Amino acid sequence: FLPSENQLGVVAVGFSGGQPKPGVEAAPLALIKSGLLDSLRNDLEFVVHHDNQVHDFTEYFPTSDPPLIISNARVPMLNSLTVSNVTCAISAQVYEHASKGRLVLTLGGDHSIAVGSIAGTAKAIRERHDGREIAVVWVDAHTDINTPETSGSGNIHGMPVAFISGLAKPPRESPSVFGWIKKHHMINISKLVYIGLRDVDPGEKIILRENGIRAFSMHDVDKYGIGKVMDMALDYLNCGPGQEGMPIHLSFDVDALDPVFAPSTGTPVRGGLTLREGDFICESIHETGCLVAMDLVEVNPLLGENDLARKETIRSGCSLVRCALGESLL
Ligand code: HAR
Ligand code: MN
Ligand code: MN
Ligand code: MN
Repeated sequence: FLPSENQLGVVAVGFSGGQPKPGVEAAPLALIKSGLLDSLRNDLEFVVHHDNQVHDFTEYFPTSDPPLIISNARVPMLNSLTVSNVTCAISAQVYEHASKGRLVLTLGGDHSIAVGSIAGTAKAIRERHDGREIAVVWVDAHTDINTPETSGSGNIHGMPVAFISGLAKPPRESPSVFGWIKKHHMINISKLVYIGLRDVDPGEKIILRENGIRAFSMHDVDKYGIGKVMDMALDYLNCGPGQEGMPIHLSFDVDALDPVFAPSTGTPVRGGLTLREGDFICESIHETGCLVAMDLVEVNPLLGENDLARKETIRSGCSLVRCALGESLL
């Protein structure tokens, strides 16, 4: 299932509709302008397949997308048809790269886009490798596993894990919302690992508990150290030394990092990973040789105190991607 040597597909998604703060749609261009893809080409020797476009997918926007009222939900679901249509288009682009055996890098955008990137990866790997499932490593301050019923915000960037795992179904009130997600797009919740958690809603904690989901919070990072946490996480996914391995999709929300290292993001939470710990997570996954896809999301170049804050956040994002793609290998 390993991607072909050094062939990288890039999907740049300038989309912010999974949450209310403008600016996150500007991240792909900011990351690319700061030299991310050049360094992947020149220093890491990737052949980069990119259409040189940042997709905002406006062609898929419905003409009107009113808040969707769902029975038993606390608040309406926001931009539901838009996010559904956009993520469907993302899944097709990611699938296109992955089905050719390329490693796929998706640059967001808010974290709702991971519904599309993971769906595309899961489908391509199943097709190429005889029904094989993927593992997901979700690095985030948040679990993003609210269902439309448990969400207190209605923002879909807090729900992608619920939809891509099938824990949340297309709502009865509007079945076309995520109606495009089929079995072959979905992940097995037992193949998911969280790292970096520190802001999890009460309803999400119940979902974690009821489903026995493997999660490493910041408490675990402090208690065991990031080295041991990665040993445990990769062992759980059968990707440790001497184990058979399975294809890994890494979904990295920059807010997993402490706001000192990534201040320019929509929902910063103090007490996060150091940049070095974030880089170590990415390096450890690179080392397994099992990485098939990565998302980098929630960089918001319009937020942060000043220009230095924004530059630091973009630098951190670039560092995470380069570490996942092998820059630290000697
Ligand atoms: N749990 C909250 C919600 O559902 C906040 C989610 C914040 N999300 C992100 N993604 N930044 O990780 O709205
Ligand atoms: Mn593209
Ligand atoms: Mn997230
Ligand atoms: Mn987050």
